[in-house]
Amino acid sequence: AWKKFSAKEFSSKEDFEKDVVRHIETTLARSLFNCDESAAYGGTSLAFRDRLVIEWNKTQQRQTFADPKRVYYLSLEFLMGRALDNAMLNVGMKDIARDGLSDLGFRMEDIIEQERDAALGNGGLGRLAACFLDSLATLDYPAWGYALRYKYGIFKQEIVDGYQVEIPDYWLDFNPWEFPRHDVTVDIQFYGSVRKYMDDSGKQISVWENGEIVNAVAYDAPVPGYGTKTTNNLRLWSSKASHGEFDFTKFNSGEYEASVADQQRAETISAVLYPNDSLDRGKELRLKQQYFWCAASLFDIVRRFKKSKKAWSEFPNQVAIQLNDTHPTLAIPELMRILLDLEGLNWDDSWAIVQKTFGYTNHTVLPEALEKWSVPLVQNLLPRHLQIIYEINMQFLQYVERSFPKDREMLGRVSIIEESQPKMVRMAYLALIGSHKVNGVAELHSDLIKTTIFKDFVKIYGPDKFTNVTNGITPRRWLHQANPRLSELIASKLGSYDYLKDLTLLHKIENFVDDKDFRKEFQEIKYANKVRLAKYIKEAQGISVNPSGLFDIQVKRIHEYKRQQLNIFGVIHRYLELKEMSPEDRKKAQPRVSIFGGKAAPGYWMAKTIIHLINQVSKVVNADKDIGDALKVVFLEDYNVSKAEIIVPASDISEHISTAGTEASGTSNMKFVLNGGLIIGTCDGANIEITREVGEDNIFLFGNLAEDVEDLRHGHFYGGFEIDSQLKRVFETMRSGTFGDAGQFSALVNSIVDHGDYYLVSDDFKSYIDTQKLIDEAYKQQDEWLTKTITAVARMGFFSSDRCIQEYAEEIWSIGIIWTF
Ligand code: DL6
Repeated sequence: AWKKFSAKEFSSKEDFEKDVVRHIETTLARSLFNCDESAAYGGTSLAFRDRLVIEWNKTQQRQTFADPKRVYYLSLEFLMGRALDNAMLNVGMKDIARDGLSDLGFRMEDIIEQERDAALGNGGLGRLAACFLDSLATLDYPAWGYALRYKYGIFKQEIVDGYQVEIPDYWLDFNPWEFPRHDVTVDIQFYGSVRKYMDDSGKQISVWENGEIVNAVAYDAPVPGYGTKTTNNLRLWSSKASHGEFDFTKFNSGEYEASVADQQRAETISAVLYPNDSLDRGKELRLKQQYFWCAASLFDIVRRFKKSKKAWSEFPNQVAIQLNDTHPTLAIPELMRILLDLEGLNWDDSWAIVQKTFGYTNHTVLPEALEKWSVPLVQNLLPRHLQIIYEINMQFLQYVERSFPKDREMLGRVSIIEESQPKMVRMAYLALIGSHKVNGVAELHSDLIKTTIFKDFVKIYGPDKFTNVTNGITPRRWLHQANPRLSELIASKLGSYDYLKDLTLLHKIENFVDDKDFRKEFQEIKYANKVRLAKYIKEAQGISVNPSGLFDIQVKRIHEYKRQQLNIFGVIHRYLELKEMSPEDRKKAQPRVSIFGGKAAPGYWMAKTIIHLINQVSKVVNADKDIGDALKVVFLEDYNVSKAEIIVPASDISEHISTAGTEASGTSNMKFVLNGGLIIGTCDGANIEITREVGEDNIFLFGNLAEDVEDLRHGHFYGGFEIDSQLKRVFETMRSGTFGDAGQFSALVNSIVDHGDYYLVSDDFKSYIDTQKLIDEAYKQQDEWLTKTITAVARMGFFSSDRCIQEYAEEIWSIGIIWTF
């Protein structure tokens, strides 16, 4: 019904074609005689963009008029992927576009392929932020995303001789989805000093002065909701030298390079996305990015609030700010600075406003991933903020001292300032203390943060400050867009596409689990998706895989805790077993295609070694004539969102096999099951809730539990530690040089054999390969397998990001929706 009201639509195929041609000829100044796919992409995008823009403007007008409480989602990463396909879906005119493009001589799939991914994120955290924007708009919430407009997104990965090579991702050549707002700029200060004085009334005033100024320029991107007119805004900040000047004196004396140096230095701030690397640690530029983005966003938020001329005490009733991890934590001292130094409020009132405004989402319990900044670095770059942080800390510690007078050591444990050499600012503690709610992203994770990293804070604040919001995914992109045939089949059975707005309706397809036609079609769709992936693998990697084999997929960032090494050791084990079989037995074995994909942080040597091992194993196994189709191993280069849209619908099994207690949630686990694939996984992150929803019979769990991990690790050092015998055999094969020079993998093997096996690869190996055997057997029973997959899809309603956003809106933000009509 929403379509009746939408101004987004084209009235006809011809209407669409006319717009495309007009844009190609005028906006892009291209002759129709040399109109290639890239020009057709440009014309199509601009035609759809026009439609979005009208609704976008109206949404902003509606929100300005209603002046409701808004939510601001501060995330240093938004992994949006491609925009055109999503815009076509949300405008609701994909079929018209397909027909129109065909009239113009193009295939829509080829045109969609022209777009570069907006890859402004590293992985799960950034993709979650993108799903949240989709849900916020779809549910008509007044919301803004704020991030940086990186010139270079996450690097492109090439595999050269089996090794990862990083290539810069300059994605902005032609980006029709962004609008520069040269009128929306903010001056951001760094360095300088703080002058304090008493004003006439005896009040102490702090002035941050003599710093260096960099200009933040806003770039906006429309975020259309599905089945609604609401189109929200994602605002990205780009850095520019203040006033765009360069040094004319130097220019006039011929020192051209020096004359533009300042400009270049300023532009560096928003130049690159940091690739989640241990090498990011302590980098001044990273801290600059964080402050630049927080300060520009807060200026914008405060400017909007001030237009309403409400009292400052109303600020938390108008503004909710969600901190996506600790990266935006500087927004807390920055809002304090604005209230104290610029608006003249007193400390207590300012602090009350701040605490009511912010919410903080934690995405990891891994100690090495918790952000800290050295005090001298913060002192130099942000002298006023450091003073404020110290004051927050002092008041907080005084409170703790009063509340726990007998536990003197608690003060050191919970202090925002770590008394190390140099001293460090613990960003997670600052985020927690400055927020009214802290949430984890899956039940186990939310429990773990309360018993590990934030244990003392639960005593201090009580358990109510902590909550759980289990992650979710948008079914628009991760079902309808990625798997249109399955989406259509489901809609045909449910009578409409309403389930894309209320995913719990999916449960009704369980009624069709015995319906012959439905089953047949469901199975055919899976096969067709596997054929599509097989074709892509052939084109991209030159490897032929048989779509009838069991497709076993692990795609995610490469990290020891995610344990791609466990998977590849399991593949080697399978290879050895196949080699030992007679040709007859080998023919009877369940054929498998083991598919990997993911990027390693450039400075993460062990992760790069894992990629290298996978590629070496792939080379040997795929060339082994004895093995044939019984086993194929593929490493897919440059995994990203648009590739995920091809990969996810094609899985039979996907692997989510992190050491229990280490993966906060995972979200690809949800995507795979929603697309009719089963999971092999540990009792970790959202796997646990997926099990609860889909039923234990429809998931393959293995391995040790989180509660046993500490004891096992301890045992590795202090008890006798025997490597699993089958894993030993895998290591022996590697040492024998089967996969090339063994020395290349020694660090990986030694981390298990000699250095305590921190990630419990050996402890879980037997359970892992036994479970893989069960999967082989279960897959042979195709009928039962199909029942499992259909049942699992039907029970995935809980994992929509719409449900998450409702929970955030009600429990953390207290915001309401803005009706579109
Ligand atoms: O919450 C989104 C996503 C989770 O699904 C993953 O389990 C988790 O690893 C990821 N966390 C991060 C945090 N990294 N740091 N810092 O990316 O968040």
